[in-house]
Amino acid sequence: MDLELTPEQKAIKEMARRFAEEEIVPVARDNDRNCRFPHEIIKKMVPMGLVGGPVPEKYGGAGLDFISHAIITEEIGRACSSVRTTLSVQVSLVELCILNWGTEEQKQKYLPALCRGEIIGCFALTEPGAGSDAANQSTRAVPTGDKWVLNGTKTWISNAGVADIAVLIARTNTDTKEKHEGLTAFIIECKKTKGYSTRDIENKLGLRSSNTAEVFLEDCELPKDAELGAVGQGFKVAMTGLDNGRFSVAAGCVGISQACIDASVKYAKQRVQFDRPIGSFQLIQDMIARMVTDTEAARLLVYKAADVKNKGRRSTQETSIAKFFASEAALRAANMAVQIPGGYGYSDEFPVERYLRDARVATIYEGTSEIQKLIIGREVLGLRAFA
Ligand code: COS
Repeated sequence: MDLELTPEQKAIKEMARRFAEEEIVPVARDNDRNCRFPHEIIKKMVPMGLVGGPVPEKYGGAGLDFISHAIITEEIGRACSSVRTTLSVQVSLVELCILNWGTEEQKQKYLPALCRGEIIGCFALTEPGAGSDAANQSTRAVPTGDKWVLNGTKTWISNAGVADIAVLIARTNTDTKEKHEGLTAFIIECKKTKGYSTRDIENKLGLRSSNTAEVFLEDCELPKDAELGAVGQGFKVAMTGLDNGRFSVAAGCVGISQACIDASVKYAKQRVQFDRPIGSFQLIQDMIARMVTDTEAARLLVYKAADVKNKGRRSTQETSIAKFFASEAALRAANMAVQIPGGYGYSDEFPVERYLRDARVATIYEGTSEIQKLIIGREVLGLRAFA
């Protein structure tokens, strides 16, 4: 794996950094305060190819490699994790799932509109009784005449309250040996489907300008061709989706960590106590050194996972390692980034308190750190921790 970025990747980094500094950073605090979903930012990303990064050009994407995708995700995450989350769901969970599992007709129907930001997508897997145990789905999809009829509830679904389409997992067969068998993925056109409704989840600790909602399916009728992938393959659709979703969470966390370094270095050089800039004190340098080392390591783990993805290979282990390390590292970095400015870091006058609130969810969503460790263990040992 060549660690030197190519001239194209360097140009992408500069372009994404400039966009984030000019369009996202100035409004991030107000959007966070007002829990305001930044629709217009997503629209502004479209002409720069940021909303369809790794999707091939023939489906309206930018055809980028996964290191470029990570670079964009890091830069957006450095500016605002709410925008990054919205983008990660759109690109990594929804677009790539449709790219990897959709029929030619589904790809042509949905991918260009998603890449142009004309429609927003969400990925509905989690249920009140199916969090870490994702296979324990109780949402039912029953074939009835020439339709599917769905009933159930999804929760903690990013983008659901603003989404036009949902990639949703439901149980189509209750009579299987293993829980993960008998699941099927569907594409739902949310606003056009009777019996589909959502309710926003308010007052989150962080990611306050991203949308999170519950989804209710009440005799929700879908056409027979709404399946994404074959009937019974839903768990694999979800898991391969999460291999991409977790990758972008990891890249976004590198962005949070880098933002913490940048804010801490700036502050530590300016702030004078005991007649010296506090950055000259060894205990501050200890924190900076830990943040920088963690961030470099996290970025390399993300690039390693990207390299495996670029080769078209399954990246479950590399992705879970990157997600586990980068999310924990971002949380450590954000904690120190609040510690360094002391009282100033405790109000939203400085962005670091937002970094800390936003980093907190990263060790939870798209698979907790505990689940990532069990996946890494399963991949290395060949033994499942789950019965
Ligand atoms: N890619 C492709 N296939 C995969 C896969 C992946 N990443 N992960 C699992 N599979 C396949 C396995 O190969 C197996 O296939 P076979 O039946 O053909 O052998 C099948 O899926 C079942 O795998 P496994 O036995 O490992 O599944 P478990 O039910 O034990 O569950 C965990 C595995 C716990 C890892 C899974 O449920 C999980 O990731 N949970 C967390 C869910 C999550 O992240 N939720 C967050 C919100 S979603 S945004």
